[in-house]
Amino acid sequence: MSGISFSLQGKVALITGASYGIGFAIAKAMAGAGATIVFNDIRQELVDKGLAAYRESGIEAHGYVCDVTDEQAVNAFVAEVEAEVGVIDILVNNAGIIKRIPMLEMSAKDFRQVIDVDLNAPFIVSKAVIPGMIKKGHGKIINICSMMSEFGRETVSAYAAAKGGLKMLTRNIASEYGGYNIQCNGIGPGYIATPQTAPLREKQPDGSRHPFDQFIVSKTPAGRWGEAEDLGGPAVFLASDASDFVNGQILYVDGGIQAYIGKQPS
Ligand code: NAP
Ligand code: GCO
Repeated sequence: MSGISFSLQGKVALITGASYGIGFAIAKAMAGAGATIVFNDIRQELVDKGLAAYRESGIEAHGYVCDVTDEQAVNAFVAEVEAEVGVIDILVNNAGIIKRIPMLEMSAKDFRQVIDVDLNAPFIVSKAVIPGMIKKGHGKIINICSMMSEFGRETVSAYAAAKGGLKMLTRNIASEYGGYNIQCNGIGPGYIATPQTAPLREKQPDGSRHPFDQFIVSKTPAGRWGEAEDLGGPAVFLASDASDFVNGQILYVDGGIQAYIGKQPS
């Protein structure tokens, strides 16, 4: 291919909350494209588990303990990474939580906690990383959005509000810092088989599939749940020079969910 580069050689990539799940798979794909991997998690034991998992995949990742909702801790963490590993070229705001509670039963405290991790934290981490990107003359920010950046459903009011907000934060970072050669895009995964969605896939006591599991498979033209690895290629593309004129977009990686009106009743 003439002149098109998907290589991340020489780039430092920070993926938040990436000791397992989607973050881990994205980090692995980026390492495969040549990037140096930095990740964080809230607890040391998870960082240690993550480091071992990366090592097992032949990747010498740099792991740190940091709660992405704590602005002071994030600023100290980013300064430490810049001193120990290098200035960050690629940021993936991946750390996230969900609380599935009907809105009328949800406390304001729980609602705020979801907004704090899924929306305020990407603001805090991006704010800490952008000055280094401006100095370097380039940067890539990838925000992990969701089907819930577009859709609602029962029990996920806080998560949908946060992920909808994250879509708009993405567009705003692109608007505000595009002139500094910083591209900020989102990836909107469909339904991906990770610990976060495990309760939706649990087998019923009689051994049959969870009704939500069947529902998602029927809503997905691909006819299956996504695997975390399905997000690797799109993440490498959005982190590489190949996407230098792509800014403020959300790339939905959903097996076709958003294109599909749904199965006709039999
Ligand atoms: P996951 O398996 O639950 O992993 C989330 C990671 O984020 C965990 O390592 C978690 O650490 C970490 N984390 C949570 N709060 C944190 C904090 N305050 N500071 C630092 N790290 C924190 O989730 P996943 O399914 O891989 O999802 C990753 C991202 O993709 C999330 O933003 C999620 O909303 C989004 N997403 C997931 C799906 C899906 O179907 N799975 C679809 C669309 C979007 P702990 O283990 O310590 O909590
Ligand atoms: C839910 C799910 C979703 C997914 C994902 C979809 O309860 O509906 O957990 O929100 O995790 O974000 O893209």
